[in-house]
Formats: sequence, C-alpha cells, structure tokens
Amino acid sequence: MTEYRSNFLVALGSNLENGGISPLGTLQDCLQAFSTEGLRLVAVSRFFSTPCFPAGAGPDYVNGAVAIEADCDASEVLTRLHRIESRFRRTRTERWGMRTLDLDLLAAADQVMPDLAEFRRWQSLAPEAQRSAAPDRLILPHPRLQDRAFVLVPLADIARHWMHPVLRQSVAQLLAECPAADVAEVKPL
Ligand code: A4P
Ligand code: MG
Repeated sequence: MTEYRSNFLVALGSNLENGGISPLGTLQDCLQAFSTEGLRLVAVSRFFSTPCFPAGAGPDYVNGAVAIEADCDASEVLTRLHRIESRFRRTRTERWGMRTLDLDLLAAADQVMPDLAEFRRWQSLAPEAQRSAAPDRLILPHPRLQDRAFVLVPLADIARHWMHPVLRQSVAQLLAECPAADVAEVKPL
C-alpha cells in the first residue's frame, strides 16, 4: 500500500480584499478549509506583510506558510488547494496579478516532480519567460521558492531544516543567501 502522509509545505498569499475581508483575514479563514479538505495542519507560520513582487504591480501582500499531512499524493493535494482558492473566490486573470488567495505547493518531502530535467528547466527560466509561461503540470519543489524572501521567511518559521532535494540546501541556508534588503522587507504582522 502506498504510504502518503508525508509532510507537504504550502505557501499562502493574498493582496486583495474579498467581500470586505482583509488579506490577513482571508489567510486566517482559509486555515479552516484545509481540514475540510482532509489536509491536516501540522505547523502554521506567523503572517507577514511583504511588498508586491514585481514592485509596483499591486498592493502589499500578506504571506505565510503551513506544513500539512494528507493521505493522498501531491497532485491531489494541489487539486484540493485549488478548490480552497476557488472557495475564496480567487480568479486567475493575470499571471502574477492580484489575488484574494494564492496557495502554492512548495514541496512534498524530498520529491522532485515530474523529473530532474523538467524541474531544472523551470528553475532556470529567464525572468521574462517566467512571467508569461505557466506549467501545465505540477513542478516540485516549487521552482521559485529559493528566490523569494516572502516564501523563505515564513517557511523558516515552520521548516528551517527541510532540505531542498535538488539544491541540497536547507531553508535556513537558502534564507541566509537571500539579499538582506529583501528579507528586511518581510515584516511580521
Ligand atoms: N503549478 C505547477 N507547479 C505548481 C506548484 N508547485 N504549486 C501550476 C502551485 N502550482 C503549480 O499557477 C500556475 C500553474 O502552475 C497552475 O496551473 C498550477 O497547476 P497559479 O497558482 O494558477 O498561477 P500564479 O499564482 O499566477 O502563478 P505562480 O507561479 O503560482 O505565481 P507565483 O510564483 O506564486 O507568484 N509578491 C508577494 N510579495 N507575495 C506573493 O505571494 N505572489 C505572486 C504570485 C506574485 N508576487 C507576489 C506573490
Ligand atoms: Mg500560485
């Protein structure tokens, strides 16, 4: 029998009000939805205010991260995360656009998906191509996690010692390599 249950790491983001509920309120509320979807919360980070990336593209975000356990595989976890997003009325209009709720699957233990070559292709995509190209299948670990203070700072709250299976660095090490100015802009709420 397949044993799933491994820890999944998920990034949470919001920079748009949803029917009068603030981005912070949305992130707090969506935590209830995880258990409804059979995703058991193991750890929850603090929430942080972070400047929008790319700069000037919209209001500041609230970001956080959670660790979950689930009795299903990574693709099914992403399907459930998408269901939670739609429950919070996330609409995908513009890539990297504003959103009421963005849930990205950062990692499933030490899995590399779909394979090392495809992971490396997405990881090394030029910034301009990143803006216009979206993968049509699950890429793990999330190919941008190592580049983003707004992901790494919350992640360090809950999974400092998680080891990136391709880069062979822990979250703490990846964060130490992040520009100090980017890290300083990630402010706990
Ligand atoms: N997909 C493939 N792999 C994954 C994965 N590991 N996790 C697919 C989540 N989705 C994955 O995702 C686009 C496609 O990638 C989907 O079909 C999915 O199946 P999406 O969530 O629909 O689109 P998106 O959110 O616009 O793209 P993406 O790549 O998630 O954008 P990012 O990288 O999350 O950027 N600034 C601050 N301060 N804080 C933020 O949280 N977020 C973004 C969004 C931009 N700027 C930000 C923040
Ligand atoms: Mg996303």
